[in-house]
Amino acid sequence: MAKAKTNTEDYMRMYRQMVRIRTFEDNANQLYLSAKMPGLTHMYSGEEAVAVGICEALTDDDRITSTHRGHGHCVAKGANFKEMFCELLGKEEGYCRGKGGSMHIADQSHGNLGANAIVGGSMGIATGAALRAKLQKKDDVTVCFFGDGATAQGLLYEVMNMAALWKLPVIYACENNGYSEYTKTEEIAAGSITARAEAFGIEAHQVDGQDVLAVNALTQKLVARARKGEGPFFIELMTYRYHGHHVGDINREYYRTKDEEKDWKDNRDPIIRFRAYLVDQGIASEEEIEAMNAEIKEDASAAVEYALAAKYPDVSEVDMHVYTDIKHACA
Ligand SMILES: Cc1ncc(C[n+]2csc(CCOP(=O)(O)OP(=O)(O)O)c2C)c(N)n1
Ligand SMILES: [Mg+2]
Repeated sequence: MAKAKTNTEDYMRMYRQMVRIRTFEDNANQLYLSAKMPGLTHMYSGEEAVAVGICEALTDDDRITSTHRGHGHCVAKGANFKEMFCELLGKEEGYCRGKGGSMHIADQSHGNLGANAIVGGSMGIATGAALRAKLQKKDDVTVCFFGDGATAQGLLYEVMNMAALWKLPVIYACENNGYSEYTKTEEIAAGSITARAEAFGIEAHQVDGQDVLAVNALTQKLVARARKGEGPFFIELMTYRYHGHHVGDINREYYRTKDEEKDWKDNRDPIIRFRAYLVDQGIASEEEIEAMNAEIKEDASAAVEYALAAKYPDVSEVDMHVYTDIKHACA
């Protein structure tokens, strides 16, 4: 695995965050399958090293924008289980008072500007946040997460053009999980994805998205340079989603093989790989890791129980927080 400039504590936090995401998703999947969760959701399992490697290189002042497959981004950027599960279940203590659900979680206190169910929808928001930082002479950086399928959206080329011309502190993070819904990336994306960013003069990198240290090392370097005005940057992260496109996608054997899934899970799983590295390097013992895993499982179960018992927002609130007071928003 690639080495990042971090210490033992940072390594353990990265491991913990990856397990927190996997555990969150296992619980969310169960909630959906047992018909306790309204709406639809898209699992992030398998892609944990991307969100964690990137978000661990950011501070709370740095911003992210997220996608329909966004639970991992939220957790990696500091969200807590209770408010996340409450949001998924439509409860009033959720991050968006239960009105956003799985695909619209925002957590401003940690710089998460929000997920977006519109593919590519957060690209303009991220670039706008970076423009704000530049105009206000702040040194925060914005990371825009999006999928390989979203590279088909024209908006990406409009914002990359502007970001490159104005040298904005934004990092475009393309999570290439090999599929856009039920279609393989190579069937819809001509040429190389990084070359598209390079066409705008943007420095672009491809990295193993299953190697949290490689992702983190690269992001640390790019964030530091973006703070100094050397942005924008583009990263293509090679990764894989373990579940179907969404939780109701039961036909994934029609577009990918069981052998392919098994290969990614057995040989490239980001958590198994990092766990082996931690033990091998003497950073943690198997017992310490098992204890951490068990503690996270308990936290998640307690948060699920809490959310199941929590209140729904009152019907009288149906319009509240849906429209904004424009004067307030611009203050
Ligand atoms: C503008 C728009 N077009 C189509 C859709 C339907 N849709 C939802 S997710 C998705 C595929 C996205 O693929 P990708 O960007 O690779 O993200 P992934 O699901 O693989 O994480 C599509 C086409 C949508 N939500 N928004
Ligand atoms: Mg994809």
